Amino acid sequence: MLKIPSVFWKRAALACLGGVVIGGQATAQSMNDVQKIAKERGLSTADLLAAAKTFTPSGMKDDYIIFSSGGHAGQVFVIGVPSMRLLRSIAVFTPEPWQGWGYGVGEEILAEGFVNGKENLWGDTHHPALSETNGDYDGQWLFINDKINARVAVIDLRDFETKQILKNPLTVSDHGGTFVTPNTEYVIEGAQYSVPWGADYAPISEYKEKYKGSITLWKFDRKKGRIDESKSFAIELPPYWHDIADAGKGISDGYIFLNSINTEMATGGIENNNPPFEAGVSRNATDYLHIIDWKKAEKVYKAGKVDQIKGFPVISLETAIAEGLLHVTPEPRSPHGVDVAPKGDFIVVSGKLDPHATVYSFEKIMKAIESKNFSGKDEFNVPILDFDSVLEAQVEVGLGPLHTQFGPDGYAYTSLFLDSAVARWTLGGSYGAGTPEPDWTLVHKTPVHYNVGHIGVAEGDTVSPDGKYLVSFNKWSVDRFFPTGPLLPQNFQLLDISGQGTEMPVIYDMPIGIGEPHYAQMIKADKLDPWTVYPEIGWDPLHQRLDPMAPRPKSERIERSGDTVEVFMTAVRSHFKPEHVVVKQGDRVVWRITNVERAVDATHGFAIPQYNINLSLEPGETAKVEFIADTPGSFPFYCSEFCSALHLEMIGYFLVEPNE
Ligand code: K7E
Ligand code: CUA
Repeated sequence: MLKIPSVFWKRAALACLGGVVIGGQATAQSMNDVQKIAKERGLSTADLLAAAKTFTPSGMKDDYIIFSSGGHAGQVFVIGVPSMRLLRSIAVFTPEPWQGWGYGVGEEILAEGFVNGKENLWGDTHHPALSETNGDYDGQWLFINDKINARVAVIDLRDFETKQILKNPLTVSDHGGTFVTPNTEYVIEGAQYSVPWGADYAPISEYKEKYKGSITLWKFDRKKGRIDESKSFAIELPPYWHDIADAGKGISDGYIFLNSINTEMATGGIENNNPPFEAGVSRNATDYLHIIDWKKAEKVYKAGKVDQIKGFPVISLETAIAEGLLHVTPEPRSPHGVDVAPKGDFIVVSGKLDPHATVYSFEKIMKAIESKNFSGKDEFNVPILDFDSVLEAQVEVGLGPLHTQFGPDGYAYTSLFLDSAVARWTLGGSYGAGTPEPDWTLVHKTPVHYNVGHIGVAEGDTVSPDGKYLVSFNKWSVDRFFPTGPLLPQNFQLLDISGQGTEMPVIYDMPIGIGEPHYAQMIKADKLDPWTVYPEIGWDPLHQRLDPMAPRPKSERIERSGDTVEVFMTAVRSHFKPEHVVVKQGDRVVWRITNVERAVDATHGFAIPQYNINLSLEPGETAKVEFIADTPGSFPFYCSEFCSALHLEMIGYFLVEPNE
C-alpha cells in the first residue's frame, strides 16, 4: 500500500479551509493568484472583466439560448449565452448519425424534402424563426429555411427535434424566410432567384416572361404542430430576385416587408461579353422594398381568387395589384436586411453598397398608399410609393451595412460587413426619450473579427428586446484561432451591450467549424421548457404521442409472419431484450425498440454493423426501423451511447441465415 505522509493531508486540509472557510484571507490569496496568472498569460484588466462576464462554472446555466442556423451543415446549433458553449445540434435537412437522423429514424421526414422524388440530403440553412405570441418569442416552435432547395422545416422545442420538412412547389431557392407573423399565423418563405414555376425549363432569353418571383405564406397549425399545406398560399411577385423579409408587428402587424435585388432583371452571361451578374444586378441606384398586406392577401386567397400552379394556390401579380395588396418603394441599391423596429413603426433597410441605414415610417407608408402618392409604376404595373414621402431618416452607419437588431433602450444595431464592425445608433420618434443621445445618430462602432453577417441581440427582433448581449456572427476568422488548414472556422463574437453610449466591448470569441451559420435568434432561457425525458414509456416523438405498438417490459418478443419478422425489443442499462435475433436472408425486418429508462440522460444507442443503422433512443422513446435482411452473416448489434459501466456489454447478435 502506498504511504502518504500525514503532513500532506494536513496541508490539503489547510488549503481547503483557506479556500472555503476563511473567506477574507481566501479572497486576498485568490486575487493574487488571478493577477499572477493574468500576468503570465498577458491578460489585461479588460480581459479579466470579460472572463468574469462569461465564465460559467460547472453547473451554472446560461441566461440565454441561441438558435443558430447551421449553414451548409443543414442543421440548427443550440448555444448558451454568455458562456458561448455549444449545447447541441438539431438535425434538420442533413442526416446526422448521433441523433440517428437518416440512420433509422427521420427518413420519412427527410424524404418530404426530396425534390420530385430526387434525394437531397443537405441543406443551406439561413434563417431560424422562433414561434411568437403577440410578437414575442413563446419558446414553443422553431422554423428554418433551406436556401438551396426552397424548403422549410418545423422543429418542436419540447424535444428539439425536426417534425416536418416542406418543399416549396413553386420555386427552387428561398431567402426571405423563415419569418413568422406576430402570432405565428404564417411562416413566411420568400423565393430568392427567380425561376419558371416549379423550376421548369425556360431559356434565359425568356427571363421576363417566364421567370417568376413569389412569396409563400405557410399556415401554421399550432395544435397539430405542423404547417398545414392545404391552408397555405403564395403571391406572385415581379421576376426580381427577392432577399430578406420581415413581418410587421405592433402597428404594422398584417404587413410583410421584402427586399429585392436585381430589379434590373439582368441575365448575366459574362462568357458572351455581357456584364456579369455582379455588375448587371447593381446598375440601378435603387431597388424595391416590397410592401405586402398579408391580411388582405389572406382574404383574397379565402375568396378563391387564386390560380392553381403546380397544385398550389397562387395570387397572381395582376390580382395582387388589382386588390391593392402589393406596393413597392425605392430602397438603396443591393439591399440586404430589412428589419422592423420593436413597435412596428419603423422599417430599417440596409443597402450593401450604401453606407446608410434607411429608415421608413410605417405611418407614412400607410398615408402614401391611402392617398395613392405614387412616383410611378414598375414594369409590371406595381405602384411605386414616392420615396421621399415614406422616408423617415437615413443614418450614416458605415460601409457594407447588412442587418439590424434592436435594444430595449431605443438603440439599433447594424452589422457592417465591409467595416468589420457593429454600429450602435439611436432610433428617433417615440424611442428618442430612452437614450441620452440625439435621435437618428451613430453612437459607436465596435470592431469585430471579421466581416460580420448577421447580428443577434437578445430577443432583438421582437416587440420587447432584452438587449444585454449581442452576438456578431462573423464570416471570417483569419487570425483569431489556430489555423485548421486552409478552411477556417467562423467566429461568433459576444458583445456586452448592457452599457450605454460607446461602451459595448467584445467579451468572447467562439469558433464555429461545422458549417457557416447565417441568422440566429437569442431567447431568454426561462422561456423554454423542454422535456428531459419523454412523457411516457413508449413515446413516439414524430407524432408526440404514446405508440400503442411500442415494446414494453415483459412484452418483448419476436414474431414471424411469412417473410416479415417483427422484433419487439426493450433497452435498459445494460441490456437489450431479446439479445438474439435470427432471421433468414431476404426477410423484411421490422425492429421496434423502446428505451424504458426514466432517468434523465439515460440515452441508449442501437447500431447494427453493415446495415447503416444507428438510433438514438432517449429515455421513454420508442423507434421503429424497417429493412430487408439482404446481407447474410453474424452481426453484433450494440448500444452506441456510453450509457453505463457495462455499456460495452450492452450487445446482442443479429444472425442472418444465408439462402442456400
Ligand atoms: Cu445576410 Cu442568408 Cu440572412 Cu447570410 S443572409 S449573412
Ligand atoms: Cu446503452 Cu450503452
